[in-house]
Amino acid sequence: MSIDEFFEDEDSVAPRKGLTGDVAVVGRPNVGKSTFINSIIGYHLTAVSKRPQTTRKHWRAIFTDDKCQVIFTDTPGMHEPNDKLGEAMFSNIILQLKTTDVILCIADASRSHGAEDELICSMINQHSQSKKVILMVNKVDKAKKEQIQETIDFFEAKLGDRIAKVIKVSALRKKGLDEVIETICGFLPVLPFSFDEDAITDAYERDIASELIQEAIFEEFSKEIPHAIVVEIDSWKEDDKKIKMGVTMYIERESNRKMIIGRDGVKLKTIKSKAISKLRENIEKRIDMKIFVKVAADWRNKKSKLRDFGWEIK
Ligand SMILES: Nc1nc2c(ncn2[C@@H]2O[C@H](COP(=O)(O)OP(=O)(O)OP(=O)(O)O)[C@@H](O)[C@H]2O)c(=O)[nH]1
Ligand SMILES: [Mg+2]
Repeated sequence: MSIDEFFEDEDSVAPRKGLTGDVAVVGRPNVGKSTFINSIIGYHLTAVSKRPQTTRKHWRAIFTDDKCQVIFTDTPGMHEPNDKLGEAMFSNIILQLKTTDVILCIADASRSHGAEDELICSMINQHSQSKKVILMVNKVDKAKKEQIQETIDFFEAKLGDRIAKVIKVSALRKKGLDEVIETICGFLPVLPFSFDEDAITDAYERDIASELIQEAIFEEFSKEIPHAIVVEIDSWKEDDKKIKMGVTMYIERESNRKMIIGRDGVKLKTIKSKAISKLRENIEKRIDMKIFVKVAADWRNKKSKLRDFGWEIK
């Protein structure tokens, strides 16, 4: 029986059926997981930066075409946790590995491999024995042939026949993405779709806004500073023409306030204008943004604060 025979009529009221399931996108920090997610749905959903550990929450992105609906979860880069936030992210990646249908393990072919790649392989082996693993060798646009082969050899040595397929990709240049979708679909069952066909995420607009403001913060500050800031959208008023939002940037220490605001508020102004232009990629309305800076002392190590900021903590 061909796959096409499973699909229902277009005017049927029930959700369309097709190949569908969950894909956990995992890998060490900075391999291009979020770039891949954004490329696949053609929407700036999750923050991308040159710096490792940019993604801190789990973003679901939905890809639908005439045959399939794939629900991708972008995960934070896998690394040994060194605070409560790291622990929350770590246990959530494990949960994704346990509950997903397919694992898309992303590797960066342009860099050598080490402890963090080993960690992700051992977590895959430990927590998701029965799942298909696709190895996506990313950044092939800037890797030499030998580096690509070294990457494949490294992961094959750690994951062995857990790897169902190896695909060479440039998430940045959108090369190889069709093959990724086709391969994933080959491993999914035919079921009713869970989301509308035009849905691209289950995230709220204000959550995407806070993610893109966070991306602007990553661009504006170097080293550890962006990791110590968390963005909350406190208010959101919308009419036909404009969105008015109140934003708070929580910092860990009062002593950082001056540097974060900048002389005459110049840093905050830059973050605001960068964030607004990122938001305008997705939103046509005028955006009126007010940013406040508050201290949430040592928030990365406080369970109650992490819960307030939307992390799931046991
Ligand atoms: N040349 C090249 N660069 C890429 C590619 N994919 C991603 N990048 C770059 O790699 C850097 C990291 O990308 P991200 O998508 O933020 O990586 P990530 O795996 O989500 O990182 P974390 O969220 O920190 O775990 C960014 O500077 C991207 O532009 C690619 O295919 N080719
Ligand atoms: Mg990311």
